Amino acid sequence: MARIVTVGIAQLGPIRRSESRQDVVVRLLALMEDAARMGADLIVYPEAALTAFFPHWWIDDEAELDSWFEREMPGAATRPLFEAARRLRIGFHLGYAELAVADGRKRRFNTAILVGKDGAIIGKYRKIHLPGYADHRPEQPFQNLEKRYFEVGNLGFPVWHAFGGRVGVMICNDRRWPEAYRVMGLQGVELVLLGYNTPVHNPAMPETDDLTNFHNHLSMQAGAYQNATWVVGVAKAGVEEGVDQIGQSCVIAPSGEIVVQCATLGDELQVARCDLDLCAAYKANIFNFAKHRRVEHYGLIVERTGAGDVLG
Ligand code: ING
Repeated sequence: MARIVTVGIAQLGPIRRSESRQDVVVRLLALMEDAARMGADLIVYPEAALTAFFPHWWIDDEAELDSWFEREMPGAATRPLFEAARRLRIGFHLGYAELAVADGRKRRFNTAILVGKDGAIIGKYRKIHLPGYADHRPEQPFQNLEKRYFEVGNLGFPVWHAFGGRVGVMICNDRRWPEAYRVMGLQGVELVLLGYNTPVHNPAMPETDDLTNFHNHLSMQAGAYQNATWVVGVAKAGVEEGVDQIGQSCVIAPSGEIVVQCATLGDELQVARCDLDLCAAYKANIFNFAKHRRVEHYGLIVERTGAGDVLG
């Protein structure tokens, strides 16, 4: 029997700096209610889905920086999301800024969690590929200070058994790196979830601005096809605190084809029926790693991924 996971992509329009967590959660809950009405098993929110994308501006006051982070998940403002998930029997993916205190030290990560239909956290991922820089560049129209505000993720790229299949998570810039998909592909991933905040304009390479949307889908479609997995990419879109961000949230099949896409730059829900069994033919044939992939002949030193002998 087909293993169908009905996935809701919950694209968000801009979140204003002045918007409280409570205000944002009201928007998230409205999308979750709609997704449940449409029979979704899972709703996917973007990266940094609780706040404006604050790496776009310079912050040199620690208390102000910390105000953009969640110290607990669920916390008071986000608990209604977990309660609604349990009530509606719908899982969710949520991206947010995580502040953890370990050995008396603050650790800050760009994080995403996967939550089951029972409202319990299945797993957590912390963003590994942090784009941008750590210094202030006032000459730029906006900053990209993820290297200043976040540490590199320390949880690898796990794949969890969930929603009847193998589910993995990455975040935004990770989607541009084939390694991120391949490490999960080597673990048999069938559904990759990711959120993104992607400006149309790249100050470092303005000549590529007209290709931003193309590169967005190119990265995810390639990752899906080359690792025989579904890929779900969900945007925080529109002009957020002066930064024009792309939308194009979508669901991509293991064939690399886009099966559903958002058509606005605001809060928008679309739903796709993802048959996880569609991955099997690609994994058994063209991307049968055991039969066709020859790492030992590549002449490269392949970093161990912790996936054990699966590297082959
Ligand atoms: N945003 C952007 C992204 O990778 C970026 C940063 C844009 C890097 C364009 C390179 C080119 O989509 C985040 N948050 O990673």
